[in-house]
Amino acid sequence: MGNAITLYGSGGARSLRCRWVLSELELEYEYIDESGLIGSDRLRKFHPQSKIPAAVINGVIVFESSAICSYLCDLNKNAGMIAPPGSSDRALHDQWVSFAQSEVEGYLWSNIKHKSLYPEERRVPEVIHQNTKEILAGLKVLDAVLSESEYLVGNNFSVTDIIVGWTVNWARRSDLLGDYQALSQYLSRLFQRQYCMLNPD
Ligand SMILES: N[C@@H](CCC(=O)N[C@@H](CS)C(=O)NCC(=O)O)C(=O)O
Repeated sequence: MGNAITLYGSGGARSLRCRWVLSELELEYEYIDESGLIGSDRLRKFHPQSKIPAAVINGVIVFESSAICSYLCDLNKNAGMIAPPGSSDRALHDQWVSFAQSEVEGYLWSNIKHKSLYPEERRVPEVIHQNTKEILAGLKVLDAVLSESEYLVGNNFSVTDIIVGWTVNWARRSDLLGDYQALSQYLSRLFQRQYCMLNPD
């Protein structure tokens, strides 16, 4: 099917998840990355908190990077990047995406906010230790599943790995991968992919 896609994003932000998916699907799109976009009234038309990424896909407004990625793959199902709704593999996709976002990524994001993003008076340094414990507990689960399987769903690369791989790479860049060998090897596999947009630094 034809796709008319506009993606609002920025540099190394979570919009790269969507750009990686768009590359895997070999789709053309308009990319809007302008200074002052975050928090602007222009972006608020597409995201109620004026955050990125947000997208307009065939006239449908979608925000949340994982939702945008999944929707793009559903619309282009012949690419085989996502399992069909109602299948057991789709349940696994939803499971790992929710798990990574709620059990790992939310705490990674909170750590960054409390370390540097928030104004000083809003920072609560005490939460960092607890957040880190939660992150490590979530990573342990992902490490266990990826020591049994090369990828998260059906042992084939899929959009699930783009979404969750982003989170795992964020943990690596925060020096939290430690002894999780399977996660390090998983990232090495993802880095080798032609369109990989994970930051290797
Ligand atoms: N869970 C959201 C996170 C969106 C988000 O927080 N985006 C950041 C950039 S990566 C942002 O716009 N931050 C601006 C802010 O928090 O005000 C997603 O995955 O899309």
